[in-house]
This record gives sequence, structure tokens and C-alpha cells, in this order.
Amino acid sequence: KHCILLGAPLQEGTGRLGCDMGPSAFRAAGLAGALQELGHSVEDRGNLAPAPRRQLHHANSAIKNLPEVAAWTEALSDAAYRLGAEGMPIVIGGDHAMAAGTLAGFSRRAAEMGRPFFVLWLDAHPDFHTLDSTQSGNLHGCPVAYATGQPGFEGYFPPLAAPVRPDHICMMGIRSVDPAERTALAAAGVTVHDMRAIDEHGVGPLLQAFLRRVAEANGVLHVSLDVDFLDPGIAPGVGTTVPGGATFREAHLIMEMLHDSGLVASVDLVELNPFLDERGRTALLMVDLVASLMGKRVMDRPTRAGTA
Ligand code: DIR
Ligand code: MN
Ligand code: MN
Ligand code: MN
Repeated sequence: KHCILLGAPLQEGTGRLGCDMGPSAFRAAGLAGALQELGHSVEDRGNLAPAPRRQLHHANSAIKNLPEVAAWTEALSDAAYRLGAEGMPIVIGGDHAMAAGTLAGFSRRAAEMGRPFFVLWLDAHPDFHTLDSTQSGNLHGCPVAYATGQPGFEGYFPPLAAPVRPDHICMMGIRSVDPAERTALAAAGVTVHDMRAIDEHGVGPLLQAFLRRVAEANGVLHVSLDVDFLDPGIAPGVGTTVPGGATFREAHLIMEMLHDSGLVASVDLVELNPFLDERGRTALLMVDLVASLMGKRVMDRPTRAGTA
């Protein structure tokens, strides 16, 4: 594959500083080299800059940095749309507000290609708040609601060329959901595999069912990986740790199955906060997970897990 790396050093969507160093940490942890070692070509396009800011006022006074996040969404949406035609984009955050732009842009590209767009959302949180429902005011809690066209973003975030279908989204690892999100997710029809579902069934069968749907629809799959999907014990470098996350083995199994499926078209790597990391161990783990997603394996397998 031809991998295109794009850094998006936004941190205005979180409550704390440090995510702007994410792209640097991924580079220092050897992301490009790990991909090249697997036989991929890598092109690092450097870091994106936000679009010009506009003055924006919203009735929800809890909201933080709305002009900044809207400006990033605009730039990211355009960048993702362009990169979606070029190779395999790996967009490196930055906080998860980044996904407002990447989902919007990649979905627009898929629509233009006449292919259905699917999202695998790996996160402790569903990030399904609207500008009206967010109580923390941290806009990294909103990207999925925006990208699926939930009401209230008009006039603030860029208009959506191709809203993501909620029933084309599969979330895994979820363990922190606010009441407004729980109601809205159920009403919208998003598939949510919370940690209890993972405990009961295992990540393998749950992911396989989703990958089969994507394959049968000839879909384009985007993977959005939030560091806090992982258990804080193995991934401390994130501002919003939640106990009881995915284990090392669960995370690698997901990545290996995604690789075998051959369905992944683009990736977000978000919420890494190098200031909170322990000597780069979270960055190194994230790079190792990307390597699994891109073909690193222990042994060859006779069947392709995603399409079997
Ligand atoms: C919480 C936490 N739902 C909020 N969200 C996220 O602030 O809206 N933390 N995304 O990473
Ligand atoms: Mn998130
Ligand atoms: Mn999260
Ligand atoms: Mn949230």
C-alpha cells in the first residue's frame, strides 16, 4: 500500500493541553519505519493547519474553543476528501475532534466513488454529543454526532456533503456514555459493543459480523482509534483514561482481523497525549497496533478472518 501520513496537531477539543504533540510522538515512535518494514511505501505530508477562524457564538456556554474546532473541521474535511483518492491516509492527531473532519471528508469521497462508507469506532466513549447536549463542553465528545448529521451543527461546522449513516457505524470498547448520548445512539441505530459485550462474546465474533457486512456491501471502511480504547494499564498517555479497556491481545486481534479483511481504506490515530505518556510507551504501542493493522503477523493464516 501507499501510506500517506498527515499530522493534525489540534488539542482544542479536549480539556487539557498536550495532544498537539501527538503527531511528533508518533513520528518519534517510528510509525513511518514500521510501515516501510512491512513493505509499504510511506509519504509523510507533515502537519495540517486549521482554516481561518470565524467568530461563533452558541447558546451552550459550556462549549470550549468552538471557532478553533470548527476551523480544524473545515481543513480536515477538505484534506480527508482529497487524500481519500490518493492512497491509504493515516491521519495522526490531535484529539478526537479531528474525526469530525475525517469522517466528513472520507465519507464524501466514498459517496463520490459510489461506495457505501462504514466506520469502526474504537474508543471508551461514543463521542455522540451535539453542541446542545455536551455538558463538559469538550468538543472531542461530538464528532460522531456531527458526521452523522445530528441536528444543531448547522452554521457552526461545515455542511456535510455525505452524512455517515449511523447504521454503518460499529463502536467497540465503549465504557463511558453520558445519558444524552445513550438515548441518541439508540435512536440513531449505531451498533455499540460496550465492554460487557466484549467480555461476553469476545472481540473476534463481534468484529467479524461487522466486517462481513462491510464486505457484502462492497464498502469502504474507516477506522478511528482513540488511545483510551485501550486499558490505561497499557496505554497511560491519554487525558481521559477509563478503567477496564481493551487488552493488548484484544487490540492486536482487532488489528490483525482488519488487515486480513483487506477492507480498511483510512485510519485516525487520536488522543495520544505525550505529556502524560511514560517514556513513549503508549506511542510505541499505538505504532505496533498500526503495524498489525498493516500486515505485521506472527504466522501466516490459511483463512482471511474478515471475509471467511
Ligand atoms: C465525555 C467524555 N463524554 C464528554 N468524552 C470523551 O466530555 O463529553 N472523552 N470523548 O475522551
Ligand atoms: Mn474519542
Ligand atoms: Mn475516548
Ligand atoms: Mn464522550
